[in-house]
Parts: sequence; structure tokens; C-alpha cells
Amino acid sequence: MTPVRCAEMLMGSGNVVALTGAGISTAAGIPDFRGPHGLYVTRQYDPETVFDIGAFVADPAPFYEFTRDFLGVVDDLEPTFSHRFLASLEEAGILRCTVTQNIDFLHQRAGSQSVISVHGDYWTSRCLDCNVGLSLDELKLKVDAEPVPRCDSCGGLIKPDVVFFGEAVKGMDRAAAAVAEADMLLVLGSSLTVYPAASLPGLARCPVVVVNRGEVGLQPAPNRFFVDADLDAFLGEVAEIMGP
Ligand code: CNA
Repeated sequence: MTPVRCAEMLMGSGNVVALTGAGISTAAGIPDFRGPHGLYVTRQYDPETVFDIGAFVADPAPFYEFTRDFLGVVDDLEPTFSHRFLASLEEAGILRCTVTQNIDFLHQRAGSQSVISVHGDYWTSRCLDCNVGLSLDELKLKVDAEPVPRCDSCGGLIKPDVVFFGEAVKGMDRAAAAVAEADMLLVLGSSLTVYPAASLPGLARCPVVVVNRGEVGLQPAPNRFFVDADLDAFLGEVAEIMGP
């Protein structure tokens, strides 16, 4: 799949769905899980401990160490070219929605309106015991003040509404319906190994274009096109061909 062909397909579509993963945010400075500098390689944080619900309940401290670092930098990071490109496709009426596995709000900050965050985000949190809700600002205050945030009402453990391994994903029905109705699916920066999000391309009845550096867990098939390239570089060429 060349940038020219990809641009032609986008210009001939009016119901594109994008499925994004951690690879769309690496250029913004957020490491992915499985890329060459990902957390599974560097082990700066161990994803299987930090994002596992059983491990979190047993010892929430590693997750909150990650959260303290993550929330401390994420507001200062800029969306990448690829985030902004998707927002512009949405504004142009070409892209219907973005289904993201990311928890970094960069799609929304780039201007995307229609975002399904299947792995949740930090926007809200709740007490695992009494279910009282907290806003992101309230969580940030607690994260700065306490090693492990506890509920003001009952002392229970606070958990952000980020989906952990072992928890149900969010908005999967809407995401599946959007993919099934799409006239083109763009899969950007995902290894397609985390389920159930990785099953979404299998529901597509349209061309699927996968742009990812490195291997992905999706089998070749007619109507599936694989581009092993840097996202900003590839989509930059596509954007140039499409024009303003
Ligand atoms: P993943 O398994 O880490 O895969 C990311 C893929 O992107 C890898 O194959 C990389 O090689 C590839 N990649 C990295 N940078 C680029 C680039 N510039 N251009 C092209 N390809 C690139 O991540 P997935 O999203 O597939 O896995 C799902 C997990 C990762 C979800 O649960 C996410 O919540 C979680 N995650 C999210 C973030 C974030 O919010 N930014 C960061 C790290 C992990």
C-alpha cells in the first residue's frame, strides 16, 4: 500500500473508522508496550503488574508510581501529526470515529470529537468500596498528597476508570458496530495483541489498512493492507497528497 493509494482510498470514503494504539503516541514521548523502546523491553514499569487488576488490589503502589509520573507529564505533551491528521479527517467528514486503546487523551486534545476509549481513561475515578466518584483534578490532588489515594468517605482504595488486564473494556458494542459499518478501517500503531480490541479488524467488511512499525497479530487476507512504517512519516505523505 503506497501513500498515494491510501490517499485515494481515503478521498473515496465517507465512513472511515480508525483503531489506534500506543504507537500513535510514541512520537509525543509516551512509550508503548511492545515497540523497541516499550515498557515490555525497558521494564521501566512492568505492564503486567502495573495494569493488572488483581495485582493492583493486592498492592496499588506500583500503579500509583506510574500514575504520578504519567499525570505529571501528559498535560505538557503535544498530540502527534497522526493525532492531528485523524482530527482533520473527522472534520472533513471522511472519518466517522476513532476507537482508541490509549489512555492519554491526545486524540481529544488534537480536536477529535468522536472518540471511543475502549481502555477507559483517567477522566474519572471511583472508590472500589463505596463507588464514590472523583474528577481528574481531585485525583491529581490526591496522587500528589498520598502514596496511594484513599476515599475521603470510607477509606477504600481509589481506582481511575482505566481498564486493567482482567477488566471489561468500555464501548466495545459501539466500536464493533462502527467497524462493521465502516467503508475503510485504518489501524494505526497497534500490535493487535490485546483482546478484545484486537478482534475489531476481524469484524470489518471493508478494506483494512494497518500502519505499524513491526509485526502485528492480524493474518494477511484479501482486502487487508500492511504498511511497516513510521506513522507520522507515512501519514505525512498521505496528507500531502490529499492536500488541505
Ligand atoms: P503495543 O502492543 O505497545 O503496540 C504498539 C505498536 O506500535 C508496536 O508494534 C510498535 O512497534 C508500534 N509503533 C510504535 N511507535 C510507532 C510509530 N511511530 N509508527 C508506527 N508504529 C509504531 O500497544 P497496543 O496499543 O497495541 O496495546 C494495547 C495496550 C497498550 C493498551 O492497553 C494501551 O492502553 C496500552 N498503552 C497505551 C499507551 C498510551 O495511552 N499512549 C501507552 C502504552 C501502552
